[in-house]
Amino acid sequence: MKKLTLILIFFIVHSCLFAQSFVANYDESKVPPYTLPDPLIFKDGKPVKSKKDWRKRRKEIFSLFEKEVFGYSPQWIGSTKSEILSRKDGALNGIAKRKEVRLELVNGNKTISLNILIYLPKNSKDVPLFLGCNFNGNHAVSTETDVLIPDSWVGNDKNLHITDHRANPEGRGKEASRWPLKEIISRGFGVATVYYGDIDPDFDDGFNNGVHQLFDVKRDSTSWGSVAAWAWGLSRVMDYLETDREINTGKVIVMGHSRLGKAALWAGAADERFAMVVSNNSGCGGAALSKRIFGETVGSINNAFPHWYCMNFRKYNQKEELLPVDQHELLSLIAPRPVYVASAAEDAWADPKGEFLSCVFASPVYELLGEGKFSASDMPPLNTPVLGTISYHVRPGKHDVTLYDWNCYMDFASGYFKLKR
Ligand code: GTR
Repeated sequence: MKKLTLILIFFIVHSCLFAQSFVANYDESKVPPYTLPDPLIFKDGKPVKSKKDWRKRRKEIFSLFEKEVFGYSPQWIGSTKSEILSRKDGALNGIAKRKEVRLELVNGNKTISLNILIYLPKNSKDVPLFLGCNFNGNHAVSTETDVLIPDSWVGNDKNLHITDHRANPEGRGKEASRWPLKEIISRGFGVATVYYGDIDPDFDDGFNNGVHQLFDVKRDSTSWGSVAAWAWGLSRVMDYLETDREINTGKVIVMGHSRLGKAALWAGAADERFAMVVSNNSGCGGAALSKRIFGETVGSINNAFPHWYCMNFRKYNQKEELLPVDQHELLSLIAPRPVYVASAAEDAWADPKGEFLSCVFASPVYELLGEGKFSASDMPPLNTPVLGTISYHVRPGKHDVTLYDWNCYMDFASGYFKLKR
């Protein structure tokens, strides 16, 4: 009996300590001293001096992110088929062309399909296009009542143990405020979006569904997680866009919010076909520095979402100081292409300052590549974007994507792609 009580006490104390350890720090004065890895120093200690050196150093950094953070994504050796499901010429009250495309990814006897929803301005060609995953289905992005609800989703809802009501047609337009389609189209941009659950359902399922199950790879501590899968899915959409004559694939901006911002950053790092990357409130494991241990930490993200990153990432739970990379280096992998990082002032969980500092510490790589210096060293005031090849803003308010955020992305991209404002 005594023994049992002791065991019980041990477990209670242990679980209290464990829960305690994931309590978030929001106090700047408690940020520990930390040293960031220098993206411009090779593993062997030699400095990176030229653009040619950078291509080699980039490989070192990229491999570390694959091995220790996101996991290795497989090469796509299967075949991709596409089918136009619908076309509408006068969409969004006549200003847009809309189409829905089903992508079928086939590997041996395994198949998965994704639906892509595309809006383009009706009367212009070769426009820059924002590509991103959405959280609630393509029909949730638009208020147009004839946008398809993916069948994969309705049919599988129960089997997949997804407990919310996303498959429900009532979700139509639910995410529309995050995708201001009319404004985007009116400013001369296109939009392509895909439901992230079509690529990989977002729960810890042992990787038996989504794009993971297309491959017979024996999983280990470096195997890809869901964030890498969403990023990989965005590259498969890019494969399709390359076959679509209406799209200029030299101007595709990969963007995402929150966990999908993490995916957009990794997609932009892994696939240099993306011309620009937008990270909206991507936070921990996205744009925010891990070693600051502010808001969400490596331990808390791996604990809450064990399926997002590779298992190796867990080695750094509460041991961020041992991480051989930090997230400024993820931004540096995008160089010399533009990256726009945005924070929300009330989104302390995503560590706005940590997101800003990533921009600061990625800057030397952009400078080496001739892209000019990120021009701020202190956090800018609210609603005061710092624009350049690395851009950053923090707006008032909560974790979300707002019209203000979109206007900033479009202001920067208009100049970059030489559009009229
Ligand atoms: C939170 C998670 C964040 C962020 C967010 C989201 O629960 O802790 O890392 O990704 O979800 O995606 O909305």
